[in-house]
Amino acid sequence: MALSDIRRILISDSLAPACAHILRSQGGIEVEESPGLTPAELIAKIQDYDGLIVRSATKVSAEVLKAGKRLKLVGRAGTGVDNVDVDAATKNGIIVMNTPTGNSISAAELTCGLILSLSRQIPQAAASMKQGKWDRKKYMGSELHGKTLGILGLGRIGKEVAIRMQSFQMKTIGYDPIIPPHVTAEFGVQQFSLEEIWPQCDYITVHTPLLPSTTGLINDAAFAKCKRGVQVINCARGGIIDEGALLRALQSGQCGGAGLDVFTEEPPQDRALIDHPLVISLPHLGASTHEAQNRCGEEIAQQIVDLVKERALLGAVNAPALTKAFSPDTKPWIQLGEALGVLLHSLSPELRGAVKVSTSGDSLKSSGSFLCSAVAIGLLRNSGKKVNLVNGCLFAEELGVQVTSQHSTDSTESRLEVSAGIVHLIGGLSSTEPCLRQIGSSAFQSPVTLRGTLLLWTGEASPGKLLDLLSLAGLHLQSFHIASGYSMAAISAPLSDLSQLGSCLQITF
Ligand code: 9EZ
Repeated sequence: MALSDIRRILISDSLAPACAHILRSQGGIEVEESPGLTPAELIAKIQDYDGLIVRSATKVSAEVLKAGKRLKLVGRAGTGVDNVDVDAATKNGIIVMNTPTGNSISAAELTCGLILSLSRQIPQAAASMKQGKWDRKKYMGSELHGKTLGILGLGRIGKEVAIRMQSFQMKTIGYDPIIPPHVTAEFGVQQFSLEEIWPQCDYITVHTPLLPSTTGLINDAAFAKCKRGVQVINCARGGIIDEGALLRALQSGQCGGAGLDVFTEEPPQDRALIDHPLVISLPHLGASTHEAQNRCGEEIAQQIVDLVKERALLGAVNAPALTKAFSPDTKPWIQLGEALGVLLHSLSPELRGAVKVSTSGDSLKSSGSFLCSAVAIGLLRNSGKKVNLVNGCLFAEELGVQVTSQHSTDSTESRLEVSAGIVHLIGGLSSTEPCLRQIGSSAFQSPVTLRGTLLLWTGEASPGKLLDLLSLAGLHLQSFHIASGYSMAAISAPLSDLSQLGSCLQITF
């Protein structure tokens, strides 16, 4: 049931052959390639697979995800996950993964191609030749030399565009809310506020994700602040340049040309922009190169092999917290989180209200969110739901439990604390074994390893009775631990009758 237990994968789109080859040869995974399935055929087939890899053609709907009873992973060979119902995947505990880097160079090169095309109206002039014309007056252009290019979004693609356009002696300026100015200065991009950018630019290109904050980033208000005749390029996501505003700006002459590879609706029903003579449009070709396709096929396969080998989880879009959870160092902490969740649920069976997860020690500094999921798995172990690290917190929330985390820098020692109401548990690792150190303010004299079967007494323990019962049942006592007000015993297997042991809980990990 582990997320990394992936034996059979279905590839349902046409992908680079390297993808299946890497999965088979490096991951030992059984792979079937079936491009062109109908939705009904995919739904019928998916139940036999642990993983599904797609490019753009397959629509991974909620029905497909639900039919995938064994499905743990959907991989998209490319940037974005527009054809995957990510919310439904999360609810079903299925990791969704993409390859955010494989297309960068192709997207950057296409952007540069559109900038050059706009400066000289190359596509329009070429089309007029095909129509038998020889129109030398109409296609007077402008040099890029000395012009200013504004780059909005300075991640991998924005950076590669900057480096390339600098070789045409363009001045490259830009804005990114995340990448610090000293980083972009190293590749020759000075950052300004958006307000300062608009009036400086001859060309503006966008390289951001599509978010509420970037939808309509270039709108009527922005165009109004630009130089008259500014040219704009969108090879990122449809909608970052507001299509209505762009059409108005083209009609008024405020915008002097646009290069568009992406649209809010694809293929676009509204042809007004595409039909405008100053618009150069393309049918979403940013990633359409042999190199990008090969790279994405290889990258998705490599990421899945890394997951199967439990080396790393890269490229997951619906489990950001999990990205850190797949290192060998964190595995025992996840086991501890689950164990403390189980124990907490045993001590405080009504699942309601707030559960606080506190970490301390440098090694757990950014582990809060996956440890919340781990604790939620423990809490919900008997809920009958298919709970895992992808959906743990979501399910807890649905049952009225809010699991939140905080990190304390007070202690340098790594430890994990879990509390709900008056129950407070403190755990840690004893080498790599999850163990309980403290309940409330009562510390155990030696840490209690949270494995196998444990008995927990609140109040008086009766060790004599226990030994009698164990010998009658043919079991044995592995260890006994005392803290003030609590006792714990590790026993070799569960006892079927606890009635003679007083106020005693039996917990199996
Ligand atoms: C927003 C952005 C870039 C941008 C880039 C990224 C979250 N985010 N936002 C406005 N990664 C330029 C202008």
